[in-house]
Amino acid sequence: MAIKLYQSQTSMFCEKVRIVLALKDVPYEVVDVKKDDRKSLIELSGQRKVPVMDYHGQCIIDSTYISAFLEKKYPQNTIYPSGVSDKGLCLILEDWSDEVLIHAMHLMRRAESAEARKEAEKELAVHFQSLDQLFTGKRFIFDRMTVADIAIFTQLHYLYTVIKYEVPDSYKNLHTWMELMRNSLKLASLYDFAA
Ligand SMILES: N[C@@H](CCC(=O)N[C@@H](CS)C(=O)NCC(=O)O)C(=O)O
Repeated sequence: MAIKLYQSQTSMFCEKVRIVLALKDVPYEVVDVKKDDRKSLIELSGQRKVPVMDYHGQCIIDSTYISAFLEKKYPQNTIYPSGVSDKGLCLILEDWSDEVLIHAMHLMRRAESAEARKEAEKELAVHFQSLDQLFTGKRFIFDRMTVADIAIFTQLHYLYTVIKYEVPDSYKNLHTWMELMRNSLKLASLYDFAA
């Protein structure tokens, strides 16, 4: 029985999991949840959110749990940094990205008036500033590319490809890191699937 990823192509959380699967070279099948209005997803997992992984009959919900599960099963090309303390910090940053940074993405996506857009850009700017400082003098956040880089990158990639908003040039360290991530991952644009 193949591993199945219940997903939608335009979800940044699904992209996070697809990247982890690719880094670990794990073969899987995709179930596009939009095709049957999430019926099969709800049957399997009892809820509506993606990503969900069906691992040979075991159901795992949420990109963070799926990533941690994959790391245990496939320790090659680890997605965590060396050292216990850095691993803790990596998990905190992953969570920040999934729970806090995402809020700014939602604000951007839902902004219908100029005023709402301005508010969203204000919130984004706070995060860009922090991230630009974080990447000062660094390639990745830790000693290698980790799930913290992947979680943050997928949000910013979504911003660029789906919302069509570019990180301003003034955040030079952030740009350099995004370029490194883009070149390392060679992703298809989310926007190509967004229609
Ligand atoms: N914390 C979850 C977030 C998952 C999530 O919000 N998924 C969205 C797509 S980006 C979804 O499926 N939303 C559908 C809904 O809420 O009905 C994770 O990391 O997997």
